[in-house]
Amino acid sequence: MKFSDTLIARLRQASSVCVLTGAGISAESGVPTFRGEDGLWKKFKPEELANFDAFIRNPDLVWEWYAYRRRLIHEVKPNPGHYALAELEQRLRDFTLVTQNVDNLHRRAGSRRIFELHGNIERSYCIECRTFVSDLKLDELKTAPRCEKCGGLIRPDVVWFGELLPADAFAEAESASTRCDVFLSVGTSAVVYPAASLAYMALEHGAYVVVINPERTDLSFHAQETVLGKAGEILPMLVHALQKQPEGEL
Ligand code: BV8
Ligand code: ZN
Repeated sequence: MKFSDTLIARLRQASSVCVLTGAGISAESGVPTFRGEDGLWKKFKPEELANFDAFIRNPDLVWEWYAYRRRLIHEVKPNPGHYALAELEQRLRDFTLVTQNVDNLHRRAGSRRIFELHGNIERSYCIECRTFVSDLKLDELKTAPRCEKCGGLIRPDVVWFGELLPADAFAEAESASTRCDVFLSVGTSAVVYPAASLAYMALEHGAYVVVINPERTDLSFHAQETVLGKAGEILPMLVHALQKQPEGEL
């Protein structure tokens, strides 16, 4: 895999790098994407499962779906794409990882500075008294769990459609996108907002924006480069290319 000299040079000179990831980076771990061939949205309707009204209408159905996804996520492991980003974080002074994924795989791969725009499936809280619940036993879950304190409905700590993103995480993502020299958009179809607007903020601030995806995305029309390939293959090679001594430099 030959990366463009410009990409390698911009990454080497970069004092600040921001990476946005989507479901594609977890595909090689066995976590289905949303819009892909075996995508979740092929089998399940977001309007029936990933919004608050649907949850209130039928909390058992929504929990059945999140319990299924949590079990799946517990059976998989981070892949070389996740580990390569954890390594980039070690190498670069100002590196920010922003993710749309709720699967906790970046953290399990050792990334530390992670901003989860759409929440985390491992956390849950009561919609009445906001108490967070960590030890939810989902395996034998038949009905939606209730709060031990007030009896209120427990919901997964994820951001559903029509809901605002966590303000602090989005503010950090915005500032990282507007100060970075290089912005990598990895494994995302870049159609869900406001997450998808971060790359355009980076473009407006003169960053070198690169899409890493087996196929071109909406962002590819605006980005400086699209590197076609799987994140689990491309990212380790990119880290390796950065480690290699530049030609001619002893
Ligand atoms: C909000 C958590 C304020 C839950 C998720 C502006 C314009 C249009 C619409 C809107 C807009 N602003 C707001 C909206 C509405 C909506 C939206 O964006 N709708 C879209 C669908 C048009 N946004 C919202 O509702 C947001 N909230 O705006 O609040 C507000 C309030 C009231 C009224 C209006 C506004 C909240 C959005 C968050 C929703 N929650 N997840 C859960 O996970 O259960 S979104 C969920 O879907 C994911 O988190 C992720 O964000 C998204 C899926 O996208 P991707 O991750 O990109 O995955 P996808 O499958 O699409 O693509 C995978 C890619 O990977 C593909 O390109 C594929 O080629 C590639 N790939 C495959 N294999 C690999 C690979 N890449 C690399 N390597 C591989 N091996
Ligand atoms: Zn409660």
